[in-house]
Amino acid sequence: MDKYEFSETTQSKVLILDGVMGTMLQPHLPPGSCVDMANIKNEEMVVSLYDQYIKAGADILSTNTFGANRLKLNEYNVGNRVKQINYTAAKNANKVAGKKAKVAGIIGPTGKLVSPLGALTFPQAVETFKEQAAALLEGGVDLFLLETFADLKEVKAAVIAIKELTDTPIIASMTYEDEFKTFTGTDPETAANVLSSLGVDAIGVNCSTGPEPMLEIVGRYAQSVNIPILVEPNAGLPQFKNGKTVFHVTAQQMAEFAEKFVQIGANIVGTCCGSTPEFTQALKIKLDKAVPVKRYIELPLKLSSRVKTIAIGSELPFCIIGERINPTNRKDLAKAIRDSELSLIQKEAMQEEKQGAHALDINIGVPGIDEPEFMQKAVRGIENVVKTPLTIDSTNPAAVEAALIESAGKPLINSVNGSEVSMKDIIPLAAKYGAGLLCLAIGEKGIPKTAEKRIKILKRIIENAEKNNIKRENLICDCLTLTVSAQQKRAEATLHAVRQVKEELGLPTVLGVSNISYGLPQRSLINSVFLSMAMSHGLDAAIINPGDHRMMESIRAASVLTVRDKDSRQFISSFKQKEKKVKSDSVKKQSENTSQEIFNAVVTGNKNDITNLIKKALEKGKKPVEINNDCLIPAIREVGNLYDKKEIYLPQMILAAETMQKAFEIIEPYFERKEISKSGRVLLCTVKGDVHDIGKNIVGLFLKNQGYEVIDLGKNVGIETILEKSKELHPDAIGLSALMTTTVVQMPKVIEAIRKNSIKTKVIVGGAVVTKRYAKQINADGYAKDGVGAVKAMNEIINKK
Ligand code: B1M
Repeated sequence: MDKYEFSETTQSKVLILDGVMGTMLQPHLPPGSCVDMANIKNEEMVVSLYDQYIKAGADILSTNTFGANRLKLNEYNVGNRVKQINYTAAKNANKVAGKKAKVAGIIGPTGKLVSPLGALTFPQAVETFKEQAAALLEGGVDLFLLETFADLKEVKAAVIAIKELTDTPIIASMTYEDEFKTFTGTDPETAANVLSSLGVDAIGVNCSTGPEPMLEIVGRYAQSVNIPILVEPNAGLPQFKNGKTVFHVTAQQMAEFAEKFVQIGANIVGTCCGSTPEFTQALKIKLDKAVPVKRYIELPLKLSSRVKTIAIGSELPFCIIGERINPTNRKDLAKAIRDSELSLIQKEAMQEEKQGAHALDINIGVPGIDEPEFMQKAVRGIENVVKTPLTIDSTNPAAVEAALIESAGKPLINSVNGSEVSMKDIIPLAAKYGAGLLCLAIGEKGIPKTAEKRIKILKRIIENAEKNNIKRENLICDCLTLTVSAQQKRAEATLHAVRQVKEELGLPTVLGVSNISYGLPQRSLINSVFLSMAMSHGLDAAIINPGDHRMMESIRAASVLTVRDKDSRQFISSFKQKEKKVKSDSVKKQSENTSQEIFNAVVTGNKNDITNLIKKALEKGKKPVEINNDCLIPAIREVGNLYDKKEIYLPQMILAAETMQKAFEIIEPYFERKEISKSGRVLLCTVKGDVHDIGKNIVGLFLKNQGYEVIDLGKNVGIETILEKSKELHPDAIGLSALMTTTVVQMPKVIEAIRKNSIKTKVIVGGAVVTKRYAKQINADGYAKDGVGAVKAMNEIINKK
């Protein structure tokens, strides 16, 4: 099936995707076995299920390969069977489908977090997906369905992997949690923008919730893209009853929802966990003659970070692109870049975002540095601290590619010009990574004087981009600002070109403004007047310093006059209301104060600079315990608050925790120690299901400092291990830590097991959710609020003993 056929078919009739394989096969397989291996070991069972779905009326049959990538199969020691499993699954699906249905090669997430959330690098993720996709392709799949992705970067890797192999259509389906965000904070508009720009043929939503909340997601997709939409809900939220997982939505109810999905824009409807062939049949009956609604929306250029999307174009709010991350005439920034230091760049980024920038331009061009390497680092560091999308400002294609690989969203490449070399180097990168492209009206001979000649160059770039399958909605034109101090007519040529781009090419425009006033006094005045004039000619975006109040005020005023600010709302509110509190507020103004810098580094997850900051604090005479109590613990608690308020998401929380751990490793050797094992032996761990160990490690350190021998069993530790180690090592006390309401319930289970096994060791409990009262209720021998308390509690119970 080619892309054209896919597009035609999905527009002419509503397609029924089959139901789930995993929850259907699992009950018939030995507990804990690999569902993907069933393609080999239980071939008949899989084929029979395929057959049931075809008989039920599926138009698309999915292969039983959701977890058949090398990394997941490795967990079952069958990583070497990727090819066999995927090939067999696809071949069998093809045989059963015949001419009745198309076969979708299913690819699920790797189960590992992709950098910067985890250790899996982007290229490793691409290779993993490529291996699976190649085998599915060899088995003859008609299309690919990427299912249940929650991390934009991981699904990007999967799409790129497939695109490197083939033109076969791709559907990319995400899974959302509360408040319509994936667990890494991506909303439906952002996923739709990033994935459609990458060239997927349909966008989808599956799993996690039942059908009801998916109505909103499908509706939001339909307002964001023109490509087909897939929806496959679970049969409700899974619930545990009598030791079994049950789902409450019936096949008939699902079919009712399916009708609504189609009304709001779905082209393909299927079902996910908890569904059966009966559901497929109910959908088929309900939607047999259904035709998708015709959808078409005029799409502006949209840029995305992992968690936010902005749109640039006529009648939309004027877009401010922050220009301050640029070492030109900035010795401090140039030095930071040469020293590979991120904190100044991150500080600029946060400040620009706070000052109202909608996107941030990243230019790190300092001679003599490894630009691709630092670009990657800078993009990662900046994306950790701000929500705004990025524009990648470099003439070095390797640096641009490094940024595109690192970015979780859809950045804008700044820029491609009309020279053959630039077009050859940059346009394919924009196409491959689904980036926006800023087209610069510079030709082989430089910047033409007249507007007409600049438009001619832009037309050539656009033509070239379209040949590379880049849609016009991914382009923006820069007609270039030339300084008027030498030739006053230059401003007019630029303004004329801006208008022509809008009228003739129908594309959005951007300008770097400050060049206009070079060599004149009162530059900000000239700049702001020129910007207002350009806005009246249709300018949609400008690369400026958002800290320049005059410019910002001019934009606000001009936005009213050009009707970009509907009903003058923003103008009125910006002068009436205080600035909204944003995330970076909690990262208090970075002062000379090292403690504050350490606090900021943990909150923003700046692993890069934390080592130096801690060393600096120690050199200044700050005690390790003060660093811990005054900076690190308050910082990680602040991270918890921000996470609670949904101002940061799991990726940022992970980075903050890693930064905290790194800081802790540095201060640990500086703590004074009493001679070990004089006080007693303690077995310490975080309970089963809980991976929080920062607090437990601090408690361990305090105990060690007071001469306790601490045997740290780590985190997520099960009852059996605790029992086994207690019997083997005869500790004087066992320390249990738990941080979540969901895991604190493990504590009474451990205590009960210890007593049942006649182990006499005393148990001390602690952790954020544990209270003295709870400790008493569960018959713990001791409770402590913190490290100092833990030492006190140990001293007491061990002395009593
Ligand atoms: Co998460 N997490 N986290 N997290 N995390 C919390 C705990 C949470 C309160 C955040 C929030 O929602 N505001 C919330 C729990 C809500 C609940 O109770 N149900 C939460 C959640 C929901 C989650 C996930 C489910 C998120 C997700 O995946 N969607 C997930 C769970 C994973 C799992 O465990 N299965 C998750 C993951 C993570 C990270 C991996 C990203 C990271 C942990 C990294 C690590 O520990 N290696 C993390 C972090 C960092 C936090 C917060 C922000 C900070 C925890 C911390 O280190 N505090 C936390 C929010 C918060 O606490 N404000 C949060 C600092 C530490 C020094 O304090 O651990 O309390 P604490 O230890 C103190 C005392 O409690 C005491 O002494 C210590 C020193 O003073 N103490 C003891 C601790 N153990 C003791 C034992 C003792 C005595 C005293 O005797 C033996």
